[in-house]
Amino acid sequence: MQQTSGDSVISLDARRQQLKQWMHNCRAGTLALFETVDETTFCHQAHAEFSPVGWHLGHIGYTESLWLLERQAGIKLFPEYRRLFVADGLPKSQRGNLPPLAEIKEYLNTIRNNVFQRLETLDLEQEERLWRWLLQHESQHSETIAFVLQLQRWYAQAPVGASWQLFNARQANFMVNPAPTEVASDINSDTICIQAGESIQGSDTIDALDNERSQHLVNLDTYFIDRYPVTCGQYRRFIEARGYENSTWWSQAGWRWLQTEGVTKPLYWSDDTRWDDRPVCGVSWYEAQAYARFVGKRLPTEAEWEKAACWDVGAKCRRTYPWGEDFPTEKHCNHDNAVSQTTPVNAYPAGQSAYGCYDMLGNVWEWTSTLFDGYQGFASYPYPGYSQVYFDAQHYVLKGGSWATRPWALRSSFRNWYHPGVRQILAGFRCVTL
Ligand code: AVJ
Ligand code: FE
Repeated sequence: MQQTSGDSVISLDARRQQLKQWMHNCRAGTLALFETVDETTFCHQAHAEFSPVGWHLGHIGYTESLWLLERQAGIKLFPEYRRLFVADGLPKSQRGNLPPLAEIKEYLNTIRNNVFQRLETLDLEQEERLWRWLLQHESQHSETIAFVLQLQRWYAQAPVGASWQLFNARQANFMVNPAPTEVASDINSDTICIQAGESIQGSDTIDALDNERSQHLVNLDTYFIDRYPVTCGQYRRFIEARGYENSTWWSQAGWRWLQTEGVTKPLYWSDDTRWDDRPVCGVSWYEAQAYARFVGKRLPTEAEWEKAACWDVGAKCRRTYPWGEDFPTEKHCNHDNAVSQTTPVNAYPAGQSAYGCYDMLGNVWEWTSTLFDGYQGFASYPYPGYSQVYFDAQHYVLKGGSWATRPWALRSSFRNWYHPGVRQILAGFRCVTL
């Protein structure tokens, strides 16, 4: 199957330097998130599903030392931190008893110095996949830190009934955008026909995680997918039509979930109509599915989503990103905390896919109807707990990344997964016509 990444053509030494630069940039972005975090916020568990942000920071360091120092070179630094920061150690509710931020930063620095020292002399050919995995591991925890901080500030400071986006905009020290610049009048009804035929799913490049492999052919029937993610303006009609009070639109499991949670609108919802062209954000899989039914549509399968995102039907080849092979920048999509909130769904024409879909990467994650599972020939890496233990028919695949996704975890083949009832993540969705 064809290679879609040019990585292998650059020299080993250039790859060493690039890796170092990436790890440095990734860490700078992670630490930037903590600039205004006080010790209380650092240790606080905002929600039962998620650990305190300070724990994520320590876990980033611990994981780096485990895989790049201990496993590869027998270097065991700070063994006393293992119990606290190992992934399968303490339950999430007991991860709040943390050393202060300054101490954890020191911990991370010491590990990083040792790691970079190794990088100068090691056989990179041998370890490259592992190092790139580590970069993506930090990227993912960095995103979790970003949305947990938003969530926590919202819970802690928002006046009752306040608008999420206005609050969020203030946090980000961002002007509320009063009027969208170019509102496409067809945002609400624009669908794209994806003709029946073969396409390529997954990835075998060095960055590909275990769950993205192996790259394989898929053959889909013709379908019609939304050009844009579902917007707040569209979703409002579901709320106003009392969609949350009408079991017609909900699956049995979804309706049960709704009764338990008492939810009446998306988590990150604003009544301010100036946000109507932003994608809906903070919905569970159940809400996404109910909305799709309400408008006579359905959620895309992962394969449908991926074909619309990265298949170039003219050239009969797969792209790494919707726009091609260029590493993501601010002009392609809303990611990497550059804006720290959602943007209008038509704001990034340079990021369109070959089929003309917008916002396939960045802005909000998109729920699919696909249960998370391994592709044929799946081989777990670097440990079964990374992906394989979640092949339990309890998690749905999300695609595309959000405004907080770091560029190293952003690509069309990337697979995220969560329980269908989770809505604290930065997730929306788009629909496929029935
Ligand atoms: C893929 C984002 C669901 O954060 O639980 C981090 C990624 N796995 N450390 C998570 C992950 C191990 C994972 N998600
Ligand atoms: Fe982890």
